[in-house]
Amino acid sequence: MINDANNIVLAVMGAVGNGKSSTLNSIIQEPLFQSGRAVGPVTQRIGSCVRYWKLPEVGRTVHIVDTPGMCDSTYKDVENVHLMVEFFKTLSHGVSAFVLVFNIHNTRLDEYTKNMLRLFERLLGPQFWKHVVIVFTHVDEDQRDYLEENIDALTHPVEGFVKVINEWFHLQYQPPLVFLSNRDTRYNQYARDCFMELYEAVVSVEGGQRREKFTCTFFQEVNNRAGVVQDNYIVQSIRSAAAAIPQMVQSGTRAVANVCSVM
Ligand SMILES: Nc1nc2c(ncn2[C@@H]2O[C@H](COP(=O)(O)OP(=O)(O)OP(=O)(O)O)[C@@H](O)[C@H]2O)c(=O)[nH]1
Ligand SMILES: [Mg+2]
Repeated sequence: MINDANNIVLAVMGAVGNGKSSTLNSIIQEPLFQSGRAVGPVTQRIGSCVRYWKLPEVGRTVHIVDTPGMCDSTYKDVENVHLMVEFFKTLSHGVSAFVLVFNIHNTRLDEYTKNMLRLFERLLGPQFWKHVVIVFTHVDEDQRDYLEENIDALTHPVEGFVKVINEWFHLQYQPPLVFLSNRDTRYNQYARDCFMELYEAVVSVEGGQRREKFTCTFFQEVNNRAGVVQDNYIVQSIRSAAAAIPQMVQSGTRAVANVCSVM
């Protein structure tokens, strides 16, 4: 099923507690992934499954890949490199959309998130940006008016969030933005409408009529390997990608290098 062109492959990424698991649960209308508030991350490992896309009902299956907030601590310890290895293995058959999840109440693009995006760009190539959808959660119906100013600021054509991302990464096009609420998505029409917008955004970044999923040399090389060789290849690739990014050399590559030497 994973290679079925009609199947959507969706990977969520974003900092701890931004609403990644909740967004996926809303899409499939099932509390499959644990979500909640905690001191640390609620999601601890890569979770993936295939379900019907239920909100809205589009008659298509979706392979969803939930992740812990890797960008907060990707480079800190062995566990996180293992997570990245799992993540890339799961995605190596192709991705319809990378959903970057932010909380509307905290939209600072922190250094870890930037580094994660830099790493993705380096590993997957700049084409990966064509499959990015940016989601802001916690835009609940009763907050919408109050949040309108935040939304305007984020979408501002000169200083807005996406404009800033575009400039940082020299993007030629604008990733779609979706503002949504995960509250009461079963009965609340406003929340349900938000998910129609999310689905439309995902369709807009799918590879045209033929819905070809994003792939790249790195993914193909991953698929050409198996077992420990595959794991080592991914770790080495992460390591050299990180080493080629000046900002990461300053902040965390030593940790990655240490991790690589223990694997
Ligand atoms: N009101 C409101 N709460 C939300 C929304 N989205 C997520 N939440 C809440 O925010 C908290 C964190 O959501 P999660 O889905 O667990 O976030 P996560 O990004 O998966 O978190 P980690 O797995 O810890 O990285 C939970 O208590 C959710 O119920 C939303 O749109 N509105
Ligand atoms: Mg989670």
